[in-house]
Amino acid sequence: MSDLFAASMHGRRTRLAAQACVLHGAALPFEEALLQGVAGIVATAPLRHPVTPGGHVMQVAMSNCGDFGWVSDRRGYRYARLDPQTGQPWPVLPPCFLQVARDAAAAAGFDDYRPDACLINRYAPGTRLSLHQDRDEDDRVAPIVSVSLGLPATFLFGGLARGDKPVRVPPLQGDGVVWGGVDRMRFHGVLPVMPGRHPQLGAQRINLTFRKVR
Ligand code: MD6
Ligand code: FE
Repeated sequence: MSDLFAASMHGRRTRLAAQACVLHGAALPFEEALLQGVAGIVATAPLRHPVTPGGHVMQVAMSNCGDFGWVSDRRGYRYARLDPQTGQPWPVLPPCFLQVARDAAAAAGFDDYRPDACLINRYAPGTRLSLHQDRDEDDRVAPIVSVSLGLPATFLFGGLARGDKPVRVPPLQGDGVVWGGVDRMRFHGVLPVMPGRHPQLGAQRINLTFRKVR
């Protein structure tokens, strides 16, 4: 674990389930490095609003880095090695991204995490993400590590069935959420992002979601 992150790990931790927790403020020491990483990635693989299989344009703007990128179009949701927009491989995971993801996973009890995909989501105020399970990955045990920067939003953490009432995780700003193992397939979502201005990001929420696909 890096010293800087180890220090930040003395911050508050909230358990959501047996193998799921919130790491409050975990990303704050890395905010600048992470945002520089995002800027580099979206210069190569621009943020775009994918179309859902049902034909709706997604409110969230997305890009990816790592070996695989999550993509959506009329044919469905899947992971792709190449960015369909550029035909090029996705940008590599910046070292600081990997460090934050590995340290967060370790702090939540998942040693030696090796994510091979990072989805970058950009939300404008009012944008939400409805409850869903992440089920496009081959690996359904390795944790998902979600890091939120910029404007706050309430994270919804549900059960293994769609009908299970989700708990509301208070506004995330620089927080990490990790869920894996027996809790890997829990439903989750994001309530509409609150209006406001963040000093570095302005009126945006940026979420980095790390996963192990293969
Ligand atoms: C978030 N995103 O943006 C969480 N999952 O806070 C997701 O859970 C997510 O944006 C699957 C596919 C796209 C996503
Ligand atoms: Fe998800």
